[in-house]
Order: sequence, then C-alpha cells, then structure tokens
Amino acid sequence: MTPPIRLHMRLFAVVLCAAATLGAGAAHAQQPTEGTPPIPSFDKTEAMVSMRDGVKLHTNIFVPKGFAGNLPIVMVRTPYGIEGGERSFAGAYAEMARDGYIFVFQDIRGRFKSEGQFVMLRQMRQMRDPKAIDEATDTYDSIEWLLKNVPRNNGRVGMMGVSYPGWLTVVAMLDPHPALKAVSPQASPADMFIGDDFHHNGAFRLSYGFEYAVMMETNKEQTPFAFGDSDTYDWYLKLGSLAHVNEKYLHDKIPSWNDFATHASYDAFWQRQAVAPYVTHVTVPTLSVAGWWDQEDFYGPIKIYELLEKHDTKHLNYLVVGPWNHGGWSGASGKTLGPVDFGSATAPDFRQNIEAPWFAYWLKGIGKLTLPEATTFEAGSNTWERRDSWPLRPSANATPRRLYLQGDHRLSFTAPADRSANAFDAYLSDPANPVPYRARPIKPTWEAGSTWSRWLADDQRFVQGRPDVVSWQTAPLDSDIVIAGDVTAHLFASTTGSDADWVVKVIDVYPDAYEANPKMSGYELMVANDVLRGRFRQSFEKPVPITPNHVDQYVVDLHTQDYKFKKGHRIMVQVQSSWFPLIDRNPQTFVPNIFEAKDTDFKAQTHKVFRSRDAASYVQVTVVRGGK
Ligand code: PG9
Repeated sequence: MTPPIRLHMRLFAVVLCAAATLGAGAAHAQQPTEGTPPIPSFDKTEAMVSMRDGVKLHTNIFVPKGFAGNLPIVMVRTPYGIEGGERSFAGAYAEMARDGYIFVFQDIRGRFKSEGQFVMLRQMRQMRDPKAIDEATDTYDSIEWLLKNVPRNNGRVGMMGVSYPGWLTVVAMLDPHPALKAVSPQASPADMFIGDDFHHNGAFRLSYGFEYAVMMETNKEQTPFAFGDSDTYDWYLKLGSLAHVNEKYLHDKIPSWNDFATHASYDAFWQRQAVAPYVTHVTVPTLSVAGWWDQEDFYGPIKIYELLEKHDTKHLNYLVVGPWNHGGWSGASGKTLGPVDFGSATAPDFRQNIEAPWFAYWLKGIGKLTLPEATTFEAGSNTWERRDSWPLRPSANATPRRLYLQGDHRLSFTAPADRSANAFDAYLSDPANPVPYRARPIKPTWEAGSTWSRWLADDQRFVQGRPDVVSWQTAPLDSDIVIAGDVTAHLFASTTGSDADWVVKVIDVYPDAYEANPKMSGYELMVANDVLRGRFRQSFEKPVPITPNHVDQYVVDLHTQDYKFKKGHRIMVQVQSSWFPLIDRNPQTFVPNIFEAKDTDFKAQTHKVFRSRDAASYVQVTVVRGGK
C-alpha cells in the first residue's frame, strides 16, 4: 500500500516515489471501514492563481460531493509539491474530509509548478513598501481569489500544515486575510538559529542543513545530494572543515548554504527570519501541535504557543503535544516510535477527538469547545493530560527540583558535598573521532531505509563505553517520578581549548530485566536533550572564546517534557561534546567563523564537568508526582 502524501518533509521519500499526476476530474475516494462515515469523493480543479505582482501559483482545489450547503475552505501551502495531495483524504485528512471541507493545496512561489522565485523561509516584508510580497501576501491574495472563484464556499477559511507548511500557516496568521478564521501550525519552526532545523543554540545542524539546502535549492523540485557513501558519518568526516563544502561541492550555488556560512552568529539575518518579533497579538484561533520526539522542529511549536500566549486575552491559543516524531500525528497509528510503545493509536485519536472538532467549531460553528489550554501526552503513564498552562507554573504541585551529578557517576536530588578540586569527570573530546548521534552506518537523511525520522527514540546504549560520553544515573527508582514542564541543564565545566560544545541528554533507563516487554530490558530512551555551543554561552549575537581551564557555567535549555519515570527505572544524565554529523564539529580552538576554520584548527581537548559543592552541575526538572 502506498502511504498517503502528507505535504511535508517527513514522508518526502514517499513523495519522491509516488509521482502521482492527476488531471482535472473526480478524485478517487477510499472505501469506508465499517462503522465510520465514508470519505467523500471530490471534484478537483487545477488553477494558476495570480498574486499582486503577477506571479501565478499552482493550486489544486477539491470540492467534496454529497454535502448540502456551503462549506469552509481548508488550505495547505507547501514547498514540497501538491501532486497526489488527495491521497491524504484517506490518511492525515480523513477525519476532516468526512466532516466536509473544501481542500485547497498550493505550491508556494518558485516551487514545482508555481512561478516566481523560491526563498527559503522568506523574511516578512517591510510593511511600508506597498509593492512588497511575502508568504503572507501570497496567502492573502490566494484566499481573496478562492472566495470569489470556488463554488459553494461559506466564506470561512482555515489553514494548517506540518513543518514548512506549518511555518507558512504562522506567517499567514500573523497578517491574516479577514476570512482566515482558524489555523493549526504543526511542528512549525520559530527560530532557525536557536532551536529548529538549522541550528540549536548556535550549533550548526550539519547533516540536516546541508542535505535540506541542497535538496530544496538545486532546482524547483527535490534533488537529494548524491553522497555515494553508505555511511554519511565517514563522508562528513572526510570533508574536513566546512570551508570545503563550496570549494569542492556546491560552488556557491546553494543560497541557504551561503547564508549558513556567512551568518555564523545570531545576526540581523537570523533575527529577522525568526517569528518572535512579529508575534505581537493573537489574530485568529490557533492550535499549535508538537511531538515530544520531533527530530526537526520541537522548539518552534512550543515557542509559538508561548509567544502567542502572552497576548491571548480572548483565549484563542491552544497547544497539543503528543508522543510523536516530526509530523507523527498525521501517520497511521502513533502507537509506537521505534520499539517504544505508547499504548494506543495516538495519531487518529488526536485527529478525531481534537483536530477535527476544533476546526469544526471555528469554521462550521458545530459543537462545543472543551479543549483545555494545553493537552499533553504523559509518556510512561501513556495518558493524555489536560493542563491549564504550559509549561506548568511552579506551585506546590509542580516543583522545580535539581538532579545533581555526583561522584561515582551517581545522580541524585541531593546537592554534592564534595569540596575538593578533583570533584569532576574528565574526557578527551577529539574532533577526529566525534561521537555519532545515531548508530552507524548513518544513511542520508531521506534515503530509503534511513532511520532519521525516529533517531531521538533510539537506544542510547550504542555509545556506551565510549570514553568521551560520560553518564551519571540514579539508583533504580523506588517509586514513580513524573516530570511536567521545563528541563534545564546547568553545567559547570572547563576545557583545555578555547571553544567547546556541550551536549546534555536526560535518559530513562529501563530495568535490566523488564518483564512487561523483555525486548526493552536495559533500553536507554532519551526524554530530553540538546546542545549548546560554548562560544554562545553569554550571547548568541556576540560569540566569545572560552578561557582555557576556566570553570564556566553553561545553561543548556532541554525544553519541556511530560514524562513518567517508572518505579524500577533509573534516570540518567549524559554529557558529551560532539554529536556527529547532526552537529558540525567544533574545532575546540576559537575561530571567528567555524565555516572558515582551517583543518589544522580542529584539536583534541580535555573537558571537565564539575560536581563539587561550589561547582555543582545539575539538571533542573519540574516534578509533579513522586521524587520525595
Ligand atoms: N523540518 C522541515 C523544514 C521546515 C522549515 C524549513 C526548513 C525545513 C520540514 O519538514 O518542512
């Protein structure tokens, strides 16, 4: 069976293979399974819609058959190609298709059959310039056209999309057409320097950044880079300094790569591309959706929700976070991620019980809105929780607590008492032998058989025994501990070099003999993680060298989680200084721009993580149950 096309990157490989080209006419409808209403058939029309500057955008319109009266429009705009989008009526959009909507799919400017020039995450226009265009004006002009030209529309439009299409939804919502009445940005990036696809806390996401830019900017369609090497770890390592990318392969032809290489700190380019400066009010009801194990854009949806929440005087802003990878809620089940089992089909559950009723309420005026402020899936307990804020505000029922690194690789809620200068753990971090981020061979991101989409749930035992990965863990828990809210690492650390990356992971270690599911015995599941590039410890705008052998405090935002560590499991904290080729190698010698480093700048250095009374490294979690 061919999986449905999702109009986002998660199933890009499928999009490549599907090559479905449908002409005008009736789209095929799937037969209903017993007990559920049928998915309707649709009349399809293809149009080239003119924008204010004359550029025409390729648009497919699907009007469902068999519904009386006028219907709302649901619009999805995408850079990934709209042909075959109707397959989603039997998949990601099945629940909404049954409810009766006119679906509109559009290729954005410069992609596939649309005219004009593609610009990666096109910056928002200068409002003073009446001729300027951006993705918001393209959406506005498209909606204006749809309202006049699509039969039987009820004058109300909704927008949704996962990832890039989610970001397009955010941009449209910030400067909306008056007919735009509800939006659901799902896994939308918010800031490509601080936390989404291209960088995390200033550390460049090498494999994703390189492979995505090449794929999107070689031509109007998708052209993955031809590695010719089955293990990209080797390919990226042989590459050496990132300066060789243009010299040997891209020859300055990929604009996004040139942007990565020339904007090596949080300068005006990244700041203008981020959504934060533009989120000054809530314009329309908004349902942000995120996955706890999203390998691409987890920072974004939570940030967008948080930014909107500051202005949400009318209670129009909602958040859902489930046990999903990138876009996992549009898949068939959402019951498992790799070998991790969440107990029920969370994806159709979300679509049927949250997404579809939410849109029906705002676009059709049907039903009551019973959705809480935030709905979070508490993995471990495997239950959906209704939250009246996210993250939870500190209170008697949500207590910030510190898990301290201790001697003998122990982790505990008690602060270390050790006053000695030797209270640290040290390791040699060697850029010539970086720690892989997932088990090798590491296939290209979108190659068939690549495990990119689920690597965040991989068993971390594959790095066990490496001397440059240091772990601290609790004893087996004598009762459950549930965390819900912010997770932040505070490392006191030093390096013999003048720059260093600090990767911190919080891991649920399953019991050695796990009777409930023996295959999971000893499994090490990451529940929170991230990296901080040391040069940015004081400011993302102005990187500064680290003083060699000086103990500094590094605060690494590990985002939020809602997770139950069960009785008998252990909590582990792991620290390492490379995560390759997810993150480019830090030369560990400060150079102004790592993209211009010489191969000889990359040097092995000794790193120390302190756990003394006066330099007590810890991870702060928000405990809602247990942990006494
Ligand atoms: N994570 C992808 C992306 C979004 C926005 C910009 C660049 C990449 C995606 O899945 O669309």
